[in-house]
Amino acid sequence: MAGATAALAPRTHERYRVSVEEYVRFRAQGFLVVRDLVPSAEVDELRAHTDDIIHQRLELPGVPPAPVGAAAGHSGILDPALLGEIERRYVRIHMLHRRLEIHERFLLHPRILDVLEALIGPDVMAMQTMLFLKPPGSDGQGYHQDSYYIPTLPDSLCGAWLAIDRADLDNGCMHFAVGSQHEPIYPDAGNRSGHYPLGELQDLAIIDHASDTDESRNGLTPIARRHEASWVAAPAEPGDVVFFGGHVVHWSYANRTRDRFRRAFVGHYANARSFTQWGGGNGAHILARGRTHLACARPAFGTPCAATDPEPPSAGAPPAPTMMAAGGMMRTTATDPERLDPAKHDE
Ligand SMILES: O=C(O)CCC(=O)C(=O)O
Repeated sequence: MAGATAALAPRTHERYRVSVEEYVRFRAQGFLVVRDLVPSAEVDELRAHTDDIIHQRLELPGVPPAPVGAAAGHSGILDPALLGEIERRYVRIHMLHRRLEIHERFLLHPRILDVLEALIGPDVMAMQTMLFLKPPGSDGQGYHQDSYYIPTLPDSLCGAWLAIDRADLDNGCMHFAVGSQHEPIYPDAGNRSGHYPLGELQDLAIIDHASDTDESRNGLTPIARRHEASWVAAPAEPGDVVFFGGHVVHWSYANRTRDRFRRAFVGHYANARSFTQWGGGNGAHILARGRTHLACARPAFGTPCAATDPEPPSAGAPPAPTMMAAGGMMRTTATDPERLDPAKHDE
C-alpha cells in the first residue's frame, strides 16, 4: 500500500464518466474508442516531443545516438534514408515512463485513468508504455493478444492507445477481431509467457510467431480468421483513445502513405489486485487508482495518482451485501442476518 504525506492533488481535468452503454460495448466488442479524451493542447505537446525524437533533438535514454548525418536535410517530407533509420531504431520505444516525465504523465493521464477505473478497476496499476512512431512506409504489427506478453492473474490487462496523429486505413490504424475477446490466450511451444498452464483447456492450440506480419507464419491467423466476419478497423483522430482488453486479437497494417506518420502512445494497465511477475512484479508498477493489498510503486517523477495520495481516512467501508439461498433463488441481503434473513421474514 502506498504511504504518502502530500495533500490530495486537485483535479486538473474534468472527470470522464463512462456510460453503461460504453461499458457494455467494451465487453461486447473487446475494445472501446473514447473520442476526444485527451485535450488537443496536450496531444500537441506529445507530438512535439515525438518531433524532437524524430529530428534527433532529444537523446533517448537507452537508445544509441543516431549516426552522424541521419537527421540532415529535413524539409517537410523526410528523406527515405532518415525514415529507414527512424523505423529501425524506434519501431516501438518501451518503458520510457521510467526515464522521462512526459511519458509518466501520459501513462497516468487522469481522463485515461477515469475510463480504466470504470472498465477494469476500481483499483488500477499502470504497467507499460510504448511509443509508436510508425513513419511512412513502415510495417504494421501482426495478429496478437496482449495478455500473452503481459500476464496478470486474474487476467485484467487493458491497453489504452492514444492517437497522436490521425490514424486511418492508409497509415495503419488498429484493427480488432470482434468476438476474439472470448478466446483464451494461446501459448507458444515453450509457454514462454509462463502464466498459462497448458493443461487447463484440453484442446488449446500451441501457436508460434504471434505478431508476425506474415500471416502464413503467425500462429494466431486461424484464430483471427475464425472471427473474420466481424473484423473492425478503429480509425482515430488525435486525442481519441482506444481501450482494448488483453485477449482480443488485434493488429495494424503497414503505413502505406508517403508523407504521414502514424504516432501513438500506448499504456498497459491491469487491476491493481491482479498478481504479476511481469516487468519486475507488482512492486515495480505504479498504483494509478484505488488501493491494493499487493506491492506497488510510486511514480518516479511524482505525477499525481493514487500512489501519491495520502491514505484515505479509515472510516471503514459499509457492509457489503451477501448472497443467501432461499427456495432455490439467490437474493441479496445486508450482512445483518437478523434483519433480513428470508427464513425469518418471508412468511
Ligand atoms: O499501434 C500499433 O500498430 C499496434 C499496437 C498494439 O498492437 C498494441 O499496443 O498492443
